[in-house]
Amino acid sequence: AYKFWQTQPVPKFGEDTKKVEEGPLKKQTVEEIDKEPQPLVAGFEWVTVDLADDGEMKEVYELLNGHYVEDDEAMFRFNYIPEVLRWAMMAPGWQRKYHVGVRATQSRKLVAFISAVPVNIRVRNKTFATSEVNFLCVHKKLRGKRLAPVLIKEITRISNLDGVWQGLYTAGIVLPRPVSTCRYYHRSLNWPKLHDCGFSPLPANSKPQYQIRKYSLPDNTATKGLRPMQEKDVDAVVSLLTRYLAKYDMAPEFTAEEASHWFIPKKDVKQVIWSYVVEDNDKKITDFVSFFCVESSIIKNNDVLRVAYLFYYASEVGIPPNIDKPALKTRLNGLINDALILAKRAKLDVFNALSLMDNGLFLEQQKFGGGDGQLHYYLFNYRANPIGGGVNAKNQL
Ligand code: YNC
Ligand code: MG
Repeated sequence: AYKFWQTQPVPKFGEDTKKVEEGPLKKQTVEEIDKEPQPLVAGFEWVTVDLADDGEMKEVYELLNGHYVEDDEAMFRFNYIPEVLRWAMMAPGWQRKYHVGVRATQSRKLVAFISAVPVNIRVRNKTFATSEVNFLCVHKKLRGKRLAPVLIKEITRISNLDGVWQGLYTAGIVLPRPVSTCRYYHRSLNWPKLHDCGFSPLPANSKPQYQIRKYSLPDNTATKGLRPMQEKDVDAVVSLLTRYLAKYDMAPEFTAEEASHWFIPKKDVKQVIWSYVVEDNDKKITDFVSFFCVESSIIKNNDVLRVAYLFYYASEVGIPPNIDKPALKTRLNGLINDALILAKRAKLDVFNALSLMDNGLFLEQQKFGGGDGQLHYYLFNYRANPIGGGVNAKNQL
């Protein structure tokens, strides 16, 4: 088992049962790294995809729309629209060479893809550069032919040539070896639609009207001073978020440029990210909450589910070492309830969150239910002790 992964610098199951010294597993220099990619099997060739070109973006969109991640029962498949792909893969520090495709030489058809963006990640008290790998996809007709390991080795080689030796990624499947595992939670916003498409069963002894009432929300938000985040708030949000994330064992470090990219909606394109701040009477930013939307195709009827994912949040009452836990619980319940209202207003159908950060303080009260899905977090070429609670929420994308 794990014929490929056992050759890679990742911890094996069953080793490091005692506390380990954290750090790289394997040290290399740029000189040792191959200057050219591994050859592909005859009939296929490497390409870098130009996501700034609408035609090439459409090819990536169509590959993922037809062949990317599905749920276990093949009812839904992610539908990452170009606006989301641009947001996810053209983040600060992005380079075109990290958008790696495989084409069939004759037909020119794009049949596989892998990507990465640079992320500085802190694990406990050490911060290091990583390639955050995402959108690994192989056309359904080419599955099981060991192409995925070749793509993974290529994105590793490209990273290594830039002096990046660590990787960060998530997957629904178990590989050697998760640093953390989170469960998905779902909160209905549009129960009838979720029921019609098979996402939400009608519980025994319930009726549709009871479910609709259970998940009903006020029309207006309740937190005093809540307003959409603007460019002028970036420095305040970075400061608040950095201090808030300090309590977690693993978290990304945001520059102002990154915070602006990840949190502020782009003008004149379909909105994919919603971010709000709370400004108090002294004009101080005391709280922050954000969520993004990724659609999922409903495979049986060609409709889409619009799914909100809770992204980052922070509050002055939850900053170590002076965390006021009861106040934080109250505050987060208020903020998340407002986020649900705002997501519903944006016509999103369901709100997802993971069992990470301080989500345990509001999931139940806000009527989130545990799902079947898990998300495993992985570090490449880094030995780390298990990480509880807070991990990199960005990586749920
Ligand atoms: C996966 N998701 O175990 P072993 S998540 C990593 N992540 O290797 P083949 C995976 N490895 O067990 P197929 C993986 N899925 O023999 C499978 N593998 O050691 C491993 N699905 O390769 C698997 N997207 O080519 C096995 O498999 C080997 O044809 C088998 O292709 C797999 O983006 C895949 O779920 C996933 O498109 C491409 O099934 C295909 O099945 C597919 O025979 C639907 O591969 C879409 C899907 C994955 C979403 C994601 C994160 C990927 C992270 C990759 C690892 C990055 C490491 C860090 C690199 C940078 C380092 C630096 C510096
Ligand atoms: Mg394959």
